[in-house]
Amino acid sequence: MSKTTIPEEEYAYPGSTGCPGCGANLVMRYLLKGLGERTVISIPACCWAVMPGYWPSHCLKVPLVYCAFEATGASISGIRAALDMRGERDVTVVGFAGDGGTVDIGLQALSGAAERQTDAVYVMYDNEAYMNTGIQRSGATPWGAWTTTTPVDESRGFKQEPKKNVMAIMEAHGIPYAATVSVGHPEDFVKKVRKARDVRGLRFIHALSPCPPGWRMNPMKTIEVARLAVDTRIFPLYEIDEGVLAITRRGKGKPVSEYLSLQGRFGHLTPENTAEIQKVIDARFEALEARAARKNLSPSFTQLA
Ligand SMILES: Cc1ncc(C[n+]2csc(CCOP(=O)(O)OP(=O)(O)O)c2C)c(N)n1
Ligand code: SF4
Ligand SMILES: [Mg+2]
Repeated sequence: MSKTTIPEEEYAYPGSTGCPGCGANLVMRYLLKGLGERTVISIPACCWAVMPGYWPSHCLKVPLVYCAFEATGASISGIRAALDMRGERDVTVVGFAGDGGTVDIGLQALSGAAERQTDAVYVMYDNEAYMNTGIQRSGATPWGAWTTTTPVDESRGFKQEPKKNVMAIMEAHGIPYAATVSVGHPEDFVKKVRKARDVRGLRFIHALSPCPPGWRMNPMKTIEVARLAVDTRIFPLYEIDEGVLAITRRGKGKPVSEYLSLQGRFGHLTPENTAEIQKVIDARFEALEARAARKNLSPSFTQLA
């Protein structure tokens, strides 16, 4: 029997107030397993601002600093500066925000932190909408999805715009490390977090987080859906390490219909819509593979220039 490389220590205890089957719960759990106890986390408004529980107790073994919705990038920069003044260089500073708090309202603060190369790990847990306030569409909601602000009716239809490519946005800042992770592949997840922990500068982790109420799915299927996201290549697992891209799991290349059909938010899609999505996935994965095969440096990776 092969031995797991995932540490046994727990830093996220039972007792979070997340929904049954919440993918974001597992994102926090695996993140902290990778980082260990010498960690400080800043969390803006999002589900995870509520999930730790009620003050003065919370379910995490590490200190939390809550910040305003748009301010995570600025918050982690301040925490880092304060820890540096105290000589606490061994503490990992983490920004832990949702997709809305990252690709929409928090983007300028994150961009500033990346440009300054703030020494911190920024994690975007991506449940693909503003879930905490009632499933409103975000810039990370995929094309075709139902949300409460993209209802499926004759006047407006489902979401008509593609998902923002946050990895490309972060790569364009020339940061030293960026990776996608999945709660369906914990070993890959923890390995990347460990790598990110040991790099200096701003590191970015993009974690897909299935959300049963928001995705209109069975809470028992969280891991199955997370794995299907990788196997259908709608969410490929890769890293960009010092400007060089590597795919860490190719996935099985299953039809995307297997992923979509488990989620009510896509229940209205026609076979033509699904074929359109498949076409985009195939083209994107081909481009990713071509880039990985070239092993060349990202044009935006600039250590000194
Ligand atoms: C400036 C500001 N605008 C709006 C809100 C209300 N608000 C709180 S959480 C949230 C949704 C956050 O979405 P996301 O970042 O995707 O995290 P999730 O809730 O999905 O975990 C919103 C709109 C707020 N707290 N502050
Ligand atoms: S709404 Fe979604 S992300 Fe928020 S706690 Fe529930 S399952 Fe988790
Ligand atoms: Mg969200």
